[in-house]
Amino acid sequence: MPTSRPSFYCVCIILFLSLGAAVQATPWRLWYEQPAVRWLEALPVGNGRLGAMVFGEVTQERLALNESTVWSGAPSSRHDNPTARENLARIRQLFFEGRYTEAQPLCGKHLLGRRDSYGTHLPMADLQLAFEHPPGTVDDYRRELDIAQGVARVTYSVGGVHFTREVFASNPDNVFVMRLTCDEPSLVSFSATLDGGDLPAKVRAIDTRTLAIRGDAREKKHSDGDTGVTFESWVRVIAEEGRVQTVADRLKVDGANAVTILIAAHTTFRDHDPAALCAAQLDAALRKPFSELRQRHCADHRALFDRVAIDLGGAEAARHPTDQRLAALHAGASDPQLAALFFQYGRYLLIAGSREDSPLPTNLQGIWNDNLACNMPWTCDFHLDINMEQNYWPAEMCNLSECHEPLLRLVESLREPGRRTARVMYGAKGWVCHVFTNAWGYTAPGWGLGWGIHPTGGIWIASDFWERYRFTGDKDFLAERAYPVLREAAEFFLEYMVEHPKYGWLVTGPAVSPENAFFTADGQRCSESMGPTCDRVLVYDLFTACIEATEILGIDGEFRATVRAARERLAPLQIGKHGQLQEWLEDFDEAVPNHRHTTHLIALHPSEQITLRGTPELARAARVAIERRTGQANWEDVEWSRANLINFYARLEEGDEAHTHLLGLLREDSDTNLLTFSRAGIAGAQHNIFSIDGNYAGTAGIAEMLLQSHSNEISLLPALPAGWPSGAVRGLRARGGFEVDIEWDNGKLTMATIRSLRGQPCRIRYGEATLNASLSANKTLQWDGR
Ligand code: FUC
Repeated sequence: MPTSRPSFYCVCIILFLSLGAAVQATPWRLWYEQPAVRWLEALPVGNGRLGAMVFGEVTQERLALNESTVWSGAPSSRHDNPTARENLARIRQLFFEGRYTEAQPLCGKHLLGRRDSYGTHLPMADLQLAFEHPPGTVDDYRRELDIAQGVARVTYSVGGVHFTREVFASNPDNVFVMRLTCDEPSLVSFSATLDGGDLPAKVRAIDTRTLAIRGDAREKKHSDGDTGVTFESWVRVIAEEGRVQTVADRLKVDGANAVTILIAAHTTFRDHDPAALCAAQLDAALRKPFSELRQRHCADHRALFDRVAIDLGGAEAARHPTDQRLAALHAGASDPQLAALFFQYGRYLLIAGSREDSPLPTNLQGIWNDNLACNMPWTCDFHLDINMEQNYWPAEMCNLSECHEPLLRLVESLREPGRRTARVMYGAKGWVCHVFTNAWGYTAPGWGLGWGIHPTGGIWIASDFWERYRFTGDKDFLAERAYPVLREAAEFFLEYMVEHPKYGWLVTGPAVSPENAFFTADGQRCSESMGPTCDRVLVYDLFTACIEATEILGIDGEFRATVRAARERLAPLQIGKHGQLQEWLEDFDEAVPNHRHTTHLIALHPSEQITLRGTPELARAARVAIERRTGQANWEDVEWSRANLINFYARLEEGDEAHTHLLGLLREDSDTNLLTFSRAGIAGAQHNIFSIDGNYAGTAGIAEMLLQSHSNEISLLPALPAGWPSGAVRGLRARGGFEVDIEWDNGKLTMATIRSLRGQPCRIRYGEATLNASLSANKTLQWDGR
């Protein structure tokens, strides 16, 4: 088309220039000069339910498609151990008498749960596109994820012809959208296939432009091989010019100017009809032009993403590909912008993985799935002994409160099965949940000693209700949703706990301090005991939340008095013979001194029972406990244990230490797509296994370094490292209902702006300086820390 060339090129130059300007303007991109080969190099998109990894090969695009309800397994009433109740008192007595080796096998017999058809989240299907390009060499390759827009993009040229792919997962339109364009007419040609991987699946053509896959989420590792959802994914092609046809189980597009591909996916979870939903959502999306779908998606994404801005300096580093920056960091380069990118990426992953309308919250791999975690002994589920909690640490403080919603709904759904477990296994009122749960309401203990009997997993995750109230100050939420869940959990612990005959303290147990073991004074190795420290911390926080909630709401005075009296009888936090915070009620030595789990330290973070100024001796003991672990040559450095350290040191107000561990998380536990992993060789992993908790908890850790809001104070720059001398953050949230902007220069606060959302009084701290302020709702205060 020679006549249209000049104007065509003009448009290209203008587009190129404006794209260039946009690249300069936004540092929020992960980008690469080569396609992804491995899963952990591909780039994630998601809408809170649909997730995909985009690989970006030139001749062969692979979209690894996921849907958050693709779960094997089934609900069951056989998980609870029916002999628990009649044996509980006898087993407790043996522990009280110090007869650990006699008590432990009885725990194994009577107090473990039964797996039945537990299940796991599974990967759904791959969409493969095989392109037919014109002859010529490939140049100008670029693959990127624009986390501010929520769009993955691949651009390259073949023989001088430019090709562009864009992929996003739209929450408002509930579909994946892929757009394929080219700067010359009639050159978009490809064939598309769908593949269910390990799962039994069948592909069929729905019509001349729609391909569908139907499969079953069945596997035998974590379930019986016969239970799980059925899924459907439909792929529809809309071509501009050219020819589209389905040939057997393949879609073929020849000679189009541009193509939009819409992908829907659903499952039978909660009795939905996946085929009907796919058909309806594709029809609805089809009525909107691509530009409208894209505009709706970006507006929806930005409404959340843009609430927080961050600048840690070093913006020019964003000109380099992300994998090269990571390699440079490894070699010792300083790149504060990479930390800022990791922070915003964590927020991106929460928006992409967990939305108000998500049917399930993020699991161990968010909503993405590499088929590895689900083939581990762990399963790809909702682990409640650290992983799931970490996933949601950034939700409130990083101004994404709505993204918290699917987690809160999951916890609400545990009340009913958790009541049965409480009654059947412990003869107690209320609800309980242990070390993990799944899509089917599992609340019994796990099926192994050493990790399974963790009766405070449920209240650890339920503490998010209290956190949400503390950040938002929403009393309706407190009255209608948070308090009922917390009260009923407290009812369980009031009945379940028992008085320790030697000390008179109320203790939980038998229970583990996840997933460590100890040696008793006479050399017995055991993992279960009465009253491990982590349980005490979690029950104390639960009781405190109930006491404060009843005061705020002016209700349940009698219950408050009961809970308060019980809280008085909990064991104190104790300092052991090494000067360490004790992990168990007795001062046992750890059987695994390099263990990754340090659950007693939740007293320091996320809880605030240990603080630098409030309990200085305990803060020192917490530090000793941390250093005794990390001081071991073979300390178990996995993504979440490393992310814990950022948060612990932030609470200890040691910015440089927190920063060292953030660098450790990036260098040792993150791949080139900046997703974190559990390292090969630890916790039974043969490969590096993607686990998203490190992303989320690392993000929360960066926020904790810049702003804290426990102990009734808003603390500005409490753990600013020397590596971030100048910078700014805008839009972080603080407990009490505040939004905070902070600017600093030369390592010193220059200005903070505090907006009150609810009109609560507050004390603001910068170093040793404090300011008491009383701000009415929507009023702003500025302070330079002097
Ligand atoms: C717990 C941890 C492991 C891993 C797994 C998913 O078992 O101890 O490190 O994170 O959960």
